[in-house]
Formats: sequence, C-alpha cells, structure tokens
Amino acid sequence: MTTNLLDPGYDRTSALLLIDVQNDFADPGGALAVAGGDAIIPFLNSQVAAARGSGALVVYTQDWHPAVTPHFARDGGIWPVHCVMETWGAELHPNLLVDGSRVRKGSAGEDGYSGFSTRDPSTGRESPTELDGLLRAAGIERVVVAGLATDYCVKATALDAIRLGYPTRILADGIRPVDLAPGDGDRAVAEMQAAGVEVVGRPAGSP
Ligand code: VGL
Ligand code: ZN
Repeated sequence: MTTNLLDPGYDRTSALLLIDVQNDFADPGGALAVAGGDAIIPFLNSQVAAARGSGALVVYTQDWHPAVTPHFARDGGIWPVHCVMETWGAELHPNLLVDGSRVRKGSAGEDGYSGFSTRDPSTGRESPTELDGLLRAAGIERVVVAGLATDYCVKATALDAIRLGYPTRILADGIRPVDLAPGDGDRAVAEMQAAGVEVVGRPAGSP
C-alpha cells in the first residue's frame, strides 16, 4: 500500500522532472491537447519555485519529433502529428516557469514515451537519453515527476526512474491523462503505485 504524502520533500539530492509541458499537449489549441493541461501550469510553477528554493534540480523534457516518424498515425503509428521539432507545438508552454535544462526525445524518429529512453520502432531496441547521466552527474538520488500525459510519458518516465533505482514520487495535482479509453489515467497511477511510485497529493479517483 502506498501512503499519500503531502510534501514532495525537495532538497539538493532531488530533481523535479517536468514532462512534456509543451503547447501541443498543454494548450487547448494544441494538436494533442490534454484536457485541463493548461490548468496545472500554476501548480507546476509553484513546484518549480519550491524545488529551486530548496536547491533541487528541475529538468524539462520535450517530445521532439521529426515531421515524418512511425509515431504518427499517417506514418503507421497512432498519434496525430504533434511536437514536431522547432515548431510552436513543441515549445514549452509560455506560462511555464523554466529554470533548468531540457531533455529532448525522439528527434531521430525513435518511438517510446519515457524521458529516460527511446525505442527504435523497427527493432524495438531501447537507447538511453541524456537524462540519467545528467541526474547522476548532479548527484541526484530521487525524483519527483509531473506533467503530461499521465498515461504515456509521465507513466513511462516514472517506471523507468524506479527501474534505474531512483525513489520516485508523482504529483497528483500536476498530471493529466490523455484517457484514450476512459480510466487510462487512473489505471496508470495504479500501475505506477504497484511499481513503487509514491503519490503526493490527492489520491487517485478522489474528487
Ligand atoms: C505523449 C502521446 C504521444 C506524452 C507523447 O507526452 O505523454 N503522448 N507522444
Ligand atoms: Zn509524441
């Protein structure tokens, strides 16, 4: 059973990972707009301020696709065209407080959702992004994850963080699901908890 915590507990050995808070997900006019994606930004900004105030690192991931990639439905995948590198949709949302480095993923046409790794769509082979190295070089021992979307990139990043040995927390008030099927977001939170991720804030399924 996982305790519901109220304080993410930032310090110099922790990092806040803000996942894909980009226009295509967070702006209501984005290509893959997540319902309520823009509503979490003030909360995320308060977390950035709390984290930086306690000496924690903040890292921002960006979904960063080429114009043609098997990630997109028109090229064999499942998603509408989104977060094409160097376009408005791929930019971090303008209201997001940015105080840390960025990790971009997918730029060589790889698939996969985690901030830590990408997947070659033809061979299935996984390769690491620079995120783990960046955290280790900074002496980071645990991570707090929030952003978009709960059921894809947040989930994949949190599960990878656990596999890599980081005690991992997610911020319930700082995530929103795509919910392709109703309940995907709640199931993703349950899956993360089963893997050892702790939830900070409102319990899944509560109003
Ligand atoms: C994501 C769908 C497709 C995400 C990225 O950031 O969660 N979801 N690409
Ligand atoms: Zn994507």
